[in-house]
Amino acid sequence: MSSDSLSLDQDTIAAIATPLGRGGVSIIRVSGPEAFSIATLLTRSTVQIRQPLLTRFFAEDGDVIDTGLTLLFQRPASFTGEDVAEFHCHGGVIVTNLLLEACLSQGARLARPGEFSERAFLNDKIDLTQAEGLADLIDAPTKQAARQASASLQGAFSDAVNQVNQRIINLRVYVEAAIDFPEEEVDFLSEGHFVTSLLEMQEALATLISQARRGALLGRGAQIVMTGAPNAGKSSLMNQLANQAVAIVTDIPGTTRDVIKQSIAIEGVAIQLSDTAGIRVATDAIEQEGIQRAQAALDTADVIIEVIDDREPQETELSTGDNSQPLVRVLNKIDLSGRAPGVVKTADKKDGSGPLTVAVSAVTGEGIDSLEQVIIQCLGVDEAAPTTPFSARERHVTCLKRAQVELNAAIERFKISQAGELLAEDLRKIHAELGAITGAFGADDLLGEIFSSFCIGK
Ligand SMILES: Nc1nc2c(ncn2[C@@H]2O[C@H](COP(=O)(O)OP(=O)(O)OP(=O)(O)O)[C@@H](O)[C@H]2O)c(=O)[nH]1
Ligand SMILES: [Mg+2]
Repeated sequence: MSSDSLSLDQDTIAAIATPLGRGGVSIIRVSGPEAFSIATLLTRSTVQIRQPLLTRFFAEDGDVIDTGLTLLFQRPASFTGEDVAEFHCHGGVIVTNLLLEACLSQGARLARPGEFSERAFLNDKIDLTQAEGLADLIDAPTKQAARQASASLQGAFSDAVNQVNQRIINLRVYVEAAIDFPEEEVDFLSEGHFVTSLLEMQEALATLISQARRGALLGRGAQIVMTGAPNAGKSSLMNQLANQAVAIVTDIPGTTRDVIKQSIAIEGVAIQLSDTAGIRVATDAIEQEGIQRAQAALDTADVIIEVIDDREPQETELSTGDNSQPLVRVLNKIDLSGRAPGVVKTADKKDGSGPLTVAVSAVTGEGIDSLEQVIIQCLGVDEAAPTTPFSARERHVTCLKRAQVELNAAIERFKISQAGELLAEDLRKIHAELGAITGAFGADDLLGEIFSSFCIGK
């Protein structure tokens, strides 16, 4: 998006703010300098600020479109920070569109997706994480995700970022002062307070990253991919976890070819489960393609489940190759092998830190409860894990990680050089990375990308 589309133009924008369909009420929202005059033309009445008034709505040609409520918010005390008019009409598709057309013919233009939120951001009503929290609240797949998005909308994430930011500002002030008063810099550097402050900041940043990562995971839903040898029971396990016959199950090895996806929820966490082709050396071109797709799915997984037939427990070499994600090993078909269901104690590495292993039967459902617990544990979203009080996005995690890399390098450099000037520059960079999260240092194209993913009318 070009920068001029983000500048505060004087257009008045209009959009239907409610889902279009049959319903009790629809709301048209108008924002900008013409909002009140459009309200006067549409209602032919004088509406007081923040006092809903029941009026008729007139089309440009004088026809009455509907009767309903008109509500005005005067800038800056509105969602966008501009004059805003809301028209609440009856919830029919035609009547709502007629009313929107009337607003457009009286001088408003149709809003772009996310343009109301964009204006709220540009007018300092909300910062970027709040705007993203708003979009995430509307799209939240689970109650937990909605709760966290709501917290972000209210500023919980911005507050956490700003707390770390404040530490940086304090340090920057300190360093700049030390550079200006070189005699004191010697004392100040030798005291080691400075390194301590940097290390504290490192810790605060690490906590924030793990919270943001979990917040992002809950918002977008976790990707779990199943892999294993042909016939191990991957598709059967998929059907058992999804509680329905999503994937075809047969006793012919090589049944599944495409990656089959299904959304499920475990303890309120949204999960996208992918069943894949069994990994083996295949001669059939379709199966080879299926195996390639299975490998590609593994690369994007948050957790990998490796399904093993408990009667012939050999590992599939390809599946456990280079993937660094948490791996859960499932010993399946215990109804045939006779093993007890649940978490299996293993010590396949010398330190006993092998992947978590769970014994189940995908046919009888034994052990599935334990598997679900283990999955939640691997995602780091179980109740024992520190809670994440806000929603976040991958974008935030990326910015935080960049800041972390800068900070780690800065600490190392400072330990060696003890040079205030270098540190001042490093801190400035870290400050800018964190600023990109809340939008204090946002590039226009970044803003365009964020707001264009919103729906129209928001
Ligand atoms: N008794 C028993 N049979 C099972 C179990 N899980 C799977 N099976 C059977 O094993 C066979 C293979 O199951 P699938 O779920 O198709 O195996 P898959 O891993 O998806 O196989 P591919 O798609 O070919 O890679 C079927 O006949 C299933 O009924 C189980 O827990 N117990
Ligand atoms: Mg299968």
